Amino acid sequence: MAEELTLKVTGMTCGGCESAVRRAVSMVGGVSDVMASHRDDKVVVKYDPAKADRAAIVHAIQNAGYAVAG
Ligand SMILES: [Cu+2]
Repeated sequence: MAEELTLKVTGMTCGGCESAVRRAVSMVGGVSDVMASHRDDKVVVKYDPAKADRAAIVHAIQNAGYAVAG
C-alpha cells in the first residue's frame, strides 16, 4: 500500500528545479510518484513504506541541492 508524504522544500525557483527534484526522488527505491511545485515550495511523494522512508526521500532532495523545511 503506497503512502503519501508532503514536504515543504525551499530553493526551487523554476521548472528545471522541479525536474531535478523529481529525478532525484524517483531514484529512491520504492518511490512510485513525485510531484514538485516551486510556486508552493511543495513536494508530494508516493512511496512504498516497506522499501523507502522519509529519511531516504529527504536525503535525496538535500543531495540534489534543495532544503527540506518540514
Ligand atoms: Cu530552477
